[in-house]
Amino acid sequence: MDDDFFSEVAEPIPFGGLDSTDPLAFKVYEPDRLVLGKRMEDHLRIAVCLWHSFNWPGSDVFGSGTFDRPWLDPRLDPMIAARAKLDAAFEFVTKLGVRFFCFHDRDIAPEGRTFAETRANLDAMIDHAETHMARTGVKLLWGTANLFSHPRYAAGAATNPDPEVFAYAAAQVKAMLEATHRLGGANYVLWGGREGYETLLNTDLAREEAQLARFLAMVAEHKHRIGFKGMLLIEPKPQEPTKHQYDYDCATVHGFLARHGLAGEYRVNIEANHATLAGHSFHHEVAYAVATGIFGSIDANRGDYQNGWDTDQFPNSVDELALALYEILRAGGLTTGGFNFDAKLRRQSMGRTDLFHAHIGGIDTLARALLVAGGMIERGALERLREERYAGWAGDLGRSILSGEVLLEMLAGRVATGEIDPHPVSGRQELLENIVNQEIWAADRPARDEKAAGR
Ligand code: XLS
Ligand code: NI
Ligand code: NI
Repeated sequence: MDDDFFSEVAEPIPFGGLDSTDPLAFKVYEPDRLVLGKRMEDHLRIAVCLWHSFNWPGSDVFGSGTFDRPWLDPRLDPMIAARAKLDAAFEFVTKLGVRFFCFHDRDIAPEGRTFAETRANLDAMIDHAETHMARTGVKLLWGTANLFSHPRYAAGAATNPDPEVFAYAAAQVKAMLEATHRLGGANYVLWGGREGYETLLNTDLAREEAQLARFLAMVAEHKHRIGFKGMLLIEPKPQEPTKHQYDYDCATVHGFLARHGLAGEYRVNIEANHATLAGHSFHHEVAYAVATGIFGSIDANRGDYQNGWDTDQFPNSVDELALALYEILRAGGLTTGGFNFDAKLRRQSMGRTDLFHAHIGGIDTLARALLVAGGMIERGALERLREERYAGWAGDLGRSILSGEVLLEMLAGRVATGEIDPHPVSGRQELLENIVNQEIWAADRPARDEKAAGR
């Protein structure tokens, strides 16, 4: 397996524009294009994920792998296969022309017969990744440890009833946190794969919560000990693989962090489809995280509204992403976070170039959503209407209530005399929705139209 696994693709994918008929060109994504004074590439910080795209053969519960991934052949020597996989991944990332990648320890290095062997495998592959990163300039958006695939983690990692499993997970996270640090990773992610329960009949909720809190405190302590400056991120998910996961959604994670004195240490990595599985919109999860100061990064994908599982499809809805991006831009944009494609091809997408089509479409969707969100910020109509809605709180009454100067009794007195007598006002939802749609329809239009529209 040489350098040319994706030989049908010229490098890197060019910008073709909306009129391009080349399926292997970006229609919207132009890394250098400025949106609100910042380059698209710097706004989006796009990353390729190694698990679905390089470490998954296209299997499902009813059938085996369908994809052309020669390095996943079980007859190969695991370390030779691991090198070939990483080589192909770097070829892909550079041909796609994005700046970041993300991976679990097990995506790049196979488990050995002993922990020492597993460590040695990881160290060797981290060396290999370091060489590729130096050669290509590709950076690590985040690293994470796979604490859910091996049978030892069947009953959870930190929340396992057996403290030896907790200890094993701790050793694994220590190794991967250090590897992430070594590669200059911008973040470290903890998705609570099997931190949850299958049945309450064998589960001690209070004990498992205490274990998880202790684990996360130890990880934060180690981060500071080794001087890792990246952000620690928890990725909420309501269920799957367990029936109920403890990191259900952003609000649950936020409450958990506050309860255990960890609020300053962790932020969230929000996955679009996990939001919908939790019964929220992606927009809601992003807005909630921004409002509570825990927003970190994004796993960009989508679910299927007829299915109740994590279908991890590549994003293709500008409407949905634009609202999430609007919240992110309002909050000042991404800092250490980015948009990674925790998304997988459909099982029938067996061609090598399908991986390009999936990423190109996802990136163009993000880019278009960024233009829409940038437009909404620039024109400021939504913000003005939102501010107007709360204007009363800037007045004497609002300020005196929030400052704690007035008591229930005093307010009751003013209401009783008729001095305070509120009248309902319109929430103007349809108007707001029209403004959003206008922005979606208008993004990218020539400047002269803008003048004509008098905006
Ligand atoms: C699974 C999660 C997983 C995390 C990384 O649903 O999305 O892929 O992003 O462990
Ligand atoms: Ni997921
Ligand atoms: Ni994810």
